[in-house]
Amino acid sequence: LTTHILGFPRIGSQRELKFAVEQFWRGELDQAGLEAKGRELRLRHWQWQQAAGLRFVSVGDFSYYDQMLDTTALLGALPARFGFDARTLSRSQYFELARGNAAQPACEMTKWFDTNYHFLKPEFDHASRFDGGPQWLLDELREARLAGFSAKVQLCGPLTLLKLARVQGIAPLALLPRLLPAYVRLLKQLLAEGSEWVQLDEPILGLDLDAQWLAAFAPVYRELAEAHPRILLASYFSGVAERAELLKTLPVAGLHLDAVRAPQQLDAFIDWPVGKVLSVGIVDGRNVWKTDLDAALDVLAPLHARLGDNLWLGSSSSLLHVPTDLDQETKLGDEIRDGLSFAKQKLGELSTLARALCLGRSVCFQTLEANRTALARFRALPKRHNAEVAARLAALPEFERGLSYAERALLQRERLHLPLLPTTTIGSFPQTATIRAQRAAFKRGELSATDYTAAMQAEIAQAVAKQEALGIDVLVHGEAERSDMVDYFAEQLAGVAVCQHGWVQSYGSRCVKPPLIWGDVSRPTAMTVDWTRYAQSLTQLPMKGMLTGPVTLVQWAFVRDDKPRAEVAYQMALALRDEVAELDAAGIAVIQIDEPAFREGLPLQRADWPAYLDWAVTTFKLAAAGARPETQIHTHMCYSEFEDILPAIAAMDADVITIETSRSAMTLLDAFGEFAYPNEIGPGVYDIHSPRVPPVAEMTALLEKALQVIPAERLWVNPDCGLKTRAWPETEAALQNMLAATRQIRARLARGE
Ligand code: THG
Ligand code: ZN
Repeated sequence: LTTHILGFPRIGSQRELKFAVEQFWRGELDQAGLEAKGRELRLRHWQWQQAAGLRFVSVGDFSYYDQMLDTTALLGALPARFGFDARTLSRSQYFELARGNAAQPACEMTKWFDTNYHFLKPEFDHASRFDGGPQWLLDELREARLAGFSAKVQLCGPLTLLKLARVQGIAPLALLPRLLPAYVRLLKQLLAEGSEWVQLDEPILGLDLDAQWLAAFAPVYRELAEAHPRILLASYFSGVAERAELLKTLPVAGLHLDAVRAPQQLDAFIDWPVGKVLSVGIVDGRNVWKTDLDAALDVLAPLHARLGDNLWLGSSSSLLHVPTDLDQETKLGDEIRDGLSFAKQKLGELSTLARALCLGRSVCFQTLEANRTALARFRALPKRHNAEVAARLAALPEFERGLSYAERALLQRERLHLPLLPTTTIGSFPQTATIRAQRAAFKRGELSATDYTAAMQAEIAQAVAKQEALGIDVLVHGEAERSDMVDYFAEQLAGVAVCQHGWVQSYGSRCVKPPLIWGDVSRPTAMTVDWTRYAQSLTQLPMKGMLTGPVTLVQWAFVRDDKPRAEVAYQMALALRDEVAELDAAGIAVIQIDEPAFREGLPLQRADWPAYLDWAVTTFKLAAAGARPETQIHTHMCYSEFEDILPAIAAMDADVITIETSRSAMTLLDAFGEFAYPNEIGPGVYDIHSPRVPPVAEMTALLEKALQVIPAERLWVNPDCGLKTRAWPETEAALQNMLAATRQIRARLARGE
């Protein structure tokens, strides 16, 4: 029985690739050194796949930055604005495409479906040509073949590539006559080089697609199937049952289904043509929990009886989205490890499933028994179930704030005495090398808790002094004590664990370490109150309490799969509500509950939006309603594209929302204006993602534009996101200009012009 995965994480269990790439950028590692590290990682990961007994190793999942950029390069369709020749593209040029250079901004980065991975958007236009590019993929295939591995090559399919690209001046599908020959050429080369199978990823199959896009599949795949006889068309992240009839008649040799996200879709494929491969993604590529092997075998057995060797077993999606190796997590308690499986461990699960199906469960009795007992222990963990949390969920407290926004605004105005167009920042200030070093020393036990607290308090005092000197109206403490806005809370909440090495690539060399929500969530003690109270004690101005919201804490974690996500978010909301109430009681007059992941949590299919938006909005309100009406609740969201969910954002009923708008030149603001967003709003007036210091005039222009759609009484002035990735000099310079711009507009308004 054939077993395979849809891709393996490339970053390395010790983040070796991250460090090598960053060394290359700093000029501390040459190209040969970088490529040697890449080779070493590929070989290691292929060896793991072979040792686990997989039928194929995965080729084409490696990338030095992003595999979509690699695919675009491979086809020869780089953005013309860089002026690079794809066929002679150097590694440095490749990184310039990813990160920008002096003359050109980087390719646009967007979230890969509903994951926390960001890919680089291909840029096509009427003049795009697909004449071929570097030989990287063929080199990697040769490398795998030479090392003796059977290889399945994976590649983004042409329709998903076009659908996700930014295409200007031509209808995307009109590019097919040029794009297809490039794929045909590539598939023939891969066949000649010994790729037994080619996996073409078409995850857009799980989106709402209009007829035109759906109709493109049959002709496209008819043509590609002629170039390579063994194409596995891969869907993932959602079900494709609605498209079953189309998929059964496509001339491809195999189809992959995500049986973790959409197990019920298997019914629609029960009459899958026996001569073709059906790959069932049964091991979760998006989550870290151990596969329940008995349950998986029950699902697979009838399919195996019908399809025999044409049933393949796979990961549901690429394993890119989970950490590499559980064996490194020596500090996680055994009771939690019982429930876990990272990428390397998932390879073994696939193997066991295949053996049990082919040879009978008795052959792998011991492995199955071990899986059974570990999962039984994990599921029965007393700490996984908290009766107090269950009781609170059963009798949810009020989630309306008592008074309407208009009534609250009056009380808040009396309490806060803010000027017109109040100024603030999103929350974090630069995470300097000193701060990072101190945290590292503290974690290693080389800095005492007292000394660490004193050091962080000094950072906070410095941030407060700088803000007062700048003349900002609502201050923040700067979050020196937080490594990451999710990690910080995860470390303090019960029912949530954090890994030592559980890194997952977020974009390029950047990684995140998603916490594990394995039990009922509760808040043993206050999480932010001491730091915030300290910061407030340093100033007469209002100090914002800073929290990460329930949706984001859930979205950026690995969430237990025995309870609905909504229920976990409700638990999170109740814990945050207590924190809000305690900050309020401590005299904190402004509390911000960030929800940067609110938009990305939106389900892939529109039909599922209302249910998500209902719990997303309600959990936010549940947390916010821990504050009295005279306490001002802020929220912050990144990554725009809010146009179609504005009613839900308004329903959250935050007193103030700050949003990322500066890159889209405030077009988003037009949408907020048109919708007549009812509460206060702070459209970011400058882009913090670049070290560039925006001139005053640029910000006054943006503010004037904002004033056309938002009345001055409800307009705030702020940067468009947190400042933790910036350095102090540019931060102070930019904020100085922001304050100058604000003073100019205030003066104009005072003159009544
Ligand atoms: N936290 C979490 N998820 C996120 C973000 C976040 N997802 C979306 C967005 N922000 C992704 N952006 C980043 C930006 C910077 C880093 C990671 C994701 C980053 N990571 C460090 C690195 O790779 O060196 C490691 C972080 C650490 O030391 O804790 O800089 O903000 N959860
Ligand atoms: Zn942001």
